[in-house]
Amino acid sequence: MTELKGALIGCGFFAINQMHAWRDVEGAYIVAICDRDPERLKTVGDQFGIERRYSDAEAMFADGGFDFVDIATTVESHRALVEMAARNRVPAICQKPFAKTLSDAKAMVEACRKAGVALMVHENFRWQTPIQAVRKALETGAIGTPFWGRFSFRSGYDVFSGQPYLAEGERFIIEDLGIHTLDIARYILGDVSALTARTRRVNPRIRGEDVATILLDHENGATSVVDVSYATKLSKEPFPETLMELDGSEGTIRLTQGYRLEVNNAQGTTIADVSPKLLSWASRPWHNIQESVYAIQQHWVDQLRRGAEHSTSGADNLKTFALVEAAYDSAAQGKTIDVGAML
Ligand code: NAD
Ligand code: 89V
Repeated sequence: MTELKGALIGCGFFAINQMHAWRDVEGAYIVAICDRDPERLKTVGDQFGIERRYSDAEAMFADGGFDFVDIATTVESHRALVEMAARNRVPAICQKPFAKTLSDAKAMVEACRKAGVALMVHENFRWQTPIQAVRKALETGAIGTPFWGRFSFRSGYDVFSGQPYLAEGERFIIEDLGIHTLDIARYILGDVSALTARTRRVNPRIRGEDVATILLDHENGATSVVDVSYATKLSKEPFPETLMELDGSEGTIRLTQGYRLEVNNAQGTTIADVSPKLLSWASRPWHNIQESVYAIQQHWVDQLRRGAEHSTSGADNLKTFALVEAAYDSAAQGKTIDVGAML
């Protein structure tokens, strides 16, 4: 079968992972790259041996010769680039956060739907090996019907050195990291009908909130808490692990630090090591995220070939993105937000 050709826009901090993963993915490879920063374009082009290099995305689309585009820029350019892909009838992957606002995100989904092209948000956290292991345990009925959950990411890791823009935005942890945790909560316990949130900023050197506690009412009646913090100094730094607690009618699941999965039910307790693989190009502690980048990009290719919907399609991601907006609204107004009414 002929391999799909891809083009990548945005050769920054995280795109290096995406470029490595494209080398490993079966059925696709990158033929062109674009960045308005000439130094970054040269670094990535030289490192990955890509000859076709552009400083302007319009020029790259005009030359064509690729089957999909992977948009790895920061959020400000996502809407313009996704709409450019739609105009050129090119299927697109867009990094998270999908957009600046839910109305932009809805317009991007609509543009791709009208153009008849696939759109997937690079929401990779649900593809992490430990998260997949929890989902599998639930699907086998190991704890019966889950009625309560906690999805927790608490860290003191310095994310600002790699991603300085994270210190500058009015919004920080919910938009950047909580978005993943909220997506995991949806993936594990289903869609959300209402949300209540509280936020605060502990680190005085950043602009946005670095702590958030969010209560979710799931449509199936389950209740969960999503708690995220970059102001939590622990003796053993857990970055970038998402920890999980699930209580069900027949048992419990605990995903604890060090990728330890404990399932407890009437048959007893099983403990498994659900550590991610350390891919050849990966490095600790990022290997968990890096493996999920490979997994989501392989999923993109497999589903594109089948003509099937992606797990984190643009339409699916509207439901995660709505939770981000609802969390900021709830924290600002001190009110519970009806999420269904936003979609
Ligand atoms: P970055 O600032 O390091 O890189 C972005 C690059 O895009 C820059 O080189 C910039 O010059 C280029 N760019 C921006 N707009 C452009 C345009 N219109 N045309 C051409 N080039 C353009 O940012 P980053 O840290 O790599 O983050 C990129 C995205 O990835 C963000 O949305 C971030 O939230 C996301 N991210 C995701 C994960 C994850 O696990 N999914 C992890 C880290 C970052
Ligand atoms: O996934 C992300 O978007 C990253 C990080 C894990 C560092 O928060 O910004």
